[in-house]
Amino acid sequence: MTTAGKVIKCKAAVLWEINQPLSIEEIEVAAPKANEVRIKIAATGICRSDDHVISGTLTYKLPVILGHEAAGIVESIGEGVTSVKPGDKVIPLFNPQCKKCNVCKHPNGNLCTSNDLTCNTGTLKDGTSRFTCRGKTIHHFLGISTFSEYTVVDEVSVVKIDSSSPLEKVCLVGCGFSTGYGSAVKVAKVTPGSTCVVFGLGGVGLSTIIGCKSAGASRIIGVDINKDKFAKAKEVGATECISPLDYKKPIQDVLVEMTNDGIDFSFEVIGNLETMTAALLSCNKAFGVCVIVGVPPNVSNLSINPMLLLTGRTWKGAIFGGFKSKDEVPKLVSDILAKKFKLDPLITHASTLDKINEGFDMLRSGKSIRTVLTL
Ligand code: CND
Ligand code: ZN
Repeated sequence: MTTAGKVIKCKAAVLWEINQPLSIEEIEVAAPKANEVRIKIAATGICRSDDHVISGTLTYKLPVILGHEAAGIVESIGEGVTSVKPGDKVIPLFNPQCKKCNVCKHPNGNLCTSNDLTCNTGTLKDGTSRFTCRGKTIHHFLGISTFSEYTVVDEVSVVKIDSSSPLEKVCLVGCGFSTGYGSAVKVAKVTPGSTCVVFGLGGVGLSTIIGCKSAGASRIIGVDINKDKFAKAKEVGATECISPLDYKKPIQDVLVEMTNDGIDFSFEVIGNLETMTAALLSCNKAFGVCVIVGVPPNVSNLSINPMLLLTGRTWKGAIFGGFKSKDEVPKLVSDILAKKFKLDPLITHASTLDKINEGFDMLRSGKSIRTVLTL
């Protein structure tokens, strides 16, 4: 019996209020309208950005179904959809690529104007939601909401991947891996023989290290206050790891001394204003490049002396590793299938949607890198 065109009842994790556990609910998922795709989610990772919404650090419309790092199979398509069909393996794209807006047409930018990170509508492109629960409308998160057995996305927010892809692994290409890896190879453009420092050794930071290594960096320093993260960082390519808690002086001074004034590329992959400043100060004053990857708390500003930039530093940042998502995600998946990179070290725990709150607890306590939920 086909479900196409019908409302599907299924399980999803709903955030009703900030600082509350997610609630596993039965929800109704409406059929896709024109230019929309309904996906059966197979696997979804838990990323710190989801937690930023739960904690209120990142403001988003509530109630909402979070989740933005996933892979699944197309269940049905709305009128006019041409790039995917039912049965295709796909990755939902939290940063879409419409290929029509000024950013998509520009060779460099990737923040498509239909993204919902900066627009914050909590809906699909037509301004409405496909989710209801207990008679209430539930918002979409970044146009994809993957903590649900079924979700509906705009066609610009989904891309087909190789039919042989293991979905419980390649889901990380939907956020963590691509964001970290791209921050090194695409945003910073790490060069062979260079020295890099990565602040924050979670799933995104470790992926940044993988990117630095594949770009040929000869020295990669990992920085984290949790030393339990060091072994894994070294496994994926860090040449040394340090904790700011072991030093009396500011970590940027330690790094500048350690590298004889010469950090080429620094990355902040935590989302903390203090470490953003430390990352900027630790890169070489004349040629250093500092990339902000971590999502900063809402409504906060950094005050810096412009002299820090006048001397020649470059300070930049990007969403989703600077990748144009529809173009690049299928290629990244193919690279993983060809064993160019291993995602296994990033996936420390496997679980199910019912246990999603335990997965978040493990992320908060630093016990997990990525927990992948299979649905
Ligand atoms: P996760 O929480 O797994 O890792 C953060 C790491 O930072 C942990 O290992 C902490 O121990 C460490 N840490 C915390 N505070 C400090 C400190 N003061 N000094 C040193 N280390 C510290 O997070 P994640 O890897 O999932 O995500 C990292 C950030 O990246 C987070 O802010 C997330 O929201 C952001 C992000 C950005 C993007 C993007 O597109 N730019 C996409 N996804 C996630
Ligand atoms: Zn993420």
